[in-house]
Parts: sequence; structure tokens; C-alpha cells
Amino acid sequence: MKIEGLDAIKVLNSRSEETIAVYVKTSKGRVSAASPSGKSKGKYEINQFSSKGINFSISFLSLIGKRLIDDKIVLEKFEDLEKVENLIKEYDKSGNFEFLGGNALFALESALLKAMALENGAELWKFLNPKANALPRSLGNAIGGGMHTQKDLKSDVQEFLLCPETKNFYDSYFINLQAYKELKKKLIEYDKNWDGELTDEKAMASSLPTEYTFTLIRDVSKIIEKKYKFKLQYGMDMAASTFFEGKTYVYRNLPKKLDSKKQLEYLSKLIKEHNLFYVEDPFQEDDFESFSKLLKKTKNCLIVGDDLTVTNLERLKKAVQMKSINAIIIKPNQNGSLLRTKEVVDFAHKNKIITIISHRSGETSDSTISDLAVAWKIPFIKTGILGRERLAKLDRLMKIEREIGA
Ligand code: 2PG
Ligand code: MG
Repeated sequence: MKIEGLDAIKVLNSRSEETIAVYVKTSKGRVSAASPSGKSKGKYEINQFSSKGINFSISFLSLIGKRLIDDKIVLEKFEDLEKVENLIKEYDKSGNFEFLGGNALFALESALLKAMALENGAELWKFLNPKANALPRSLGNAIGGGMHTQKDLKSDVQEFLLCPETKNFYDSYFINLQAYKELKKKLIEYDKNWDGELTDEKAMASSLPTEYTFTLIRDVSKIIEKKYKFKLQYGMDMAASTFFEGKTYVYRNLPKKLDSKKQLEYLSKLIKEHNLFYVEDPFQEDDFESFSKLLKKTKNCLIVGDDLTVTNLERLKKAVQMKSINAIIIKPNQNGSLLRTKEVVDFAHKNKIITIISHRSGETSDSTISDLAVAWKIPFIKTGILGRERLAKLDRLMKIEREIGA
């Protein structure tokens, strides 16, 4: 594939923040891709944009586009992204693409991959892996709080996540929507402070304490099982770094301060009593040790690294070596490079770590992560239940499901 044109522009994400979209033109047509932005970002993620600002990242991308065209660089397969990264490294000496920025690189590489797929007359997932034949399970954020809402009285837990056990993707999408509706009825009945406000990810911004929320979710799971005969598993993203202050976790809903030992006791009890199958970032992002203590204490629960591991191979290796996690969030813009992201996924799978590809709280309608989930055999996708930007990814997976004939 020869590139005929490459434009980088500013676009707005679902939180009305500026981010980057990249358009690539080849003889077969024009494709585009855009990057999302996080709010509860891990401190070890690379910057979304150059430290010189988003405009600098955009000019940098234009320069790379010009070099790709002038140097007549031929891109034919996923691994050819290395040619692009080598070009970038001529100018970006940071070692982690921080001079360009994670959002800039992810949008660039996604657009280039889409162009290669178009050139091959294939859908992106199929271009990347013609043998792919399975869809991920959907993890949907139904109730939320933390940094994803501005309310005063809110949940300390950033996301209460639902995950239906269904055979096909369409059913899991359908069940999550039904469960969301049932939960909404419960909130209207039991949360007198809830005024209908939604979080950045279109989850319901309730004001109820954590334990209470889980009892409502358990009731809803019973309703769903009875009505639709599907099991509804559930869990949470604590995003614990966002309320770790000094040496303690500062809970504000039912006020309490827990040190890491108390946090460990609290969480193992919560997991047991509420039968949680998924807990993301239960401790702050430097505490590999407490993660591993929790993992040791639990059975049948995914202990998931997000801010802990930030889609970074070195941090994943440390987590594996310390037995801190049995599952990892994959967010390509945490490091920007799709080559590096794939390395993280491969290393995780080799070490029996479950992967979960994930949206960001500030999203665009780009659905590249849906294709990556299928192509890279990622068993879970966390991408919300409602909202245009979330539905774009769910719709894409339903379309892929039809193409695969699964
Ligand atoms: C998370 C994400 C997505 P953010 O913490 O997992 O839900 O939030 O994009 O704000 O980092
Ligand atoms: Mg998270």
C-alpha cells in the first residue's frame, strides 16, 4: 500500500475534550481513526499529547505523513508499523513515544491499519487475523462514580460492571441493556438522591454505598436469570489510586480511611460476600504486593491491573513475577504503539493472564478496539452499555459476529 495523503486534525471526544483523528488516503479510498482520552489516568501512562501540546503532536503527525509519502514507504502488514515507528524515533528520542504522545500514535497506527485492510479488501479484524472466530464477552459499566462524575455525594467505586454469560455477543449486549433498565428501576426506588445523572461513560451516577449497590445488582441478576435464563456476573473497577491519599484509601460515601492492610481485608470480604467475579485496580498503582496478597486470598475472581500495569510490558512482567494479577486491562493509548500493545497481549496470554480490552471514559465513535479484540483473541471488552461512542464499539462487534457467522 502506498500512502497518497495523511491528515491529522483535532476532534472532540464525548467529554468535549480535544483529541486527534488521523485520515489516510490511498488509491482505494480514505479511512480515519481517532483516539479516546482517560480521566482516571495511571501515573505510568505516557502523555496523551506531546508536552509541547496537541498542536505540536498534530504537526508532528503531518511531518511523519510527509515522510511516509516522500520516502515511498510501503506498508502491507501489521508488522510494517515498525517502519513507521522507526521514522518517528528519528525525531522522538524519549524511548516511549512521549514526545509525540500516546493519542497521536494510536490514531496514526489505527488509521494506517485500516488503510492496509482496505487495500486488501478485508475488514480490519480479518486483515489482522483471518482465522479469528470468537467474540469477546462484554463488560458493561452500569453504575458509577469516582472521577467519572462531578457530584458531591457519589459512589467511591468508579464503575460497577456487568458481564452476562451468553453464547453470543448480541445476547450479551441485549442482556446488559435489560439489566441496566432493571437497575434503573431499583435506583429510582432506593436512591432518593439520584436525579437521573449519568457518569462520563453513561452509567448511572448513584449516591448509594458500595455494599448496598451490590445487593441491588444481585437482585437484578436474579431477575435476569429468571426472565432470560442467562447468568449475570458482576464486579467493579475501584480505580483505587484516585482516592489513595498519603497512606490511606479515603472513602467519602460512607466515610472511612483504610490503610492497605485494612483495604485488603475489606476487599476480600466484599468479594466473598457479594460473589464478585471481577475487581479492577483494588489498590493504588505502586502496590504490586497488596495485589498479590488479594489474589492469593481469592478464588474465581479476576484481579485486574489497569493503572497498575498501564499496557506496559515491563510493568506486566513485574506483575506476573510477583503474582499480582490474573487479568489485565489493555488500553492502546496508554502507550500509543499498537506493536507494543500486541506484545503486552501476547505476553499476557502466554502467562495465562486474562486480557480485557477497554475504552476510555472520554471516547470517540472509533471502533478499532472491537476489531483488535477479535483479531487478538481478547476474551473481554469493557466498553459501556449506553451512549453513542460505546454503542459504536458494541455495534461493530455485532457486525463482526455476523461476518464470522459465530
Ligand atoms: C478505567 C477507565 C475506563 P479512564 O479506569 O478503566 O473505564 O477510565 O478512561 O478515565 O481512565
Ligand atoms: Mg480502570
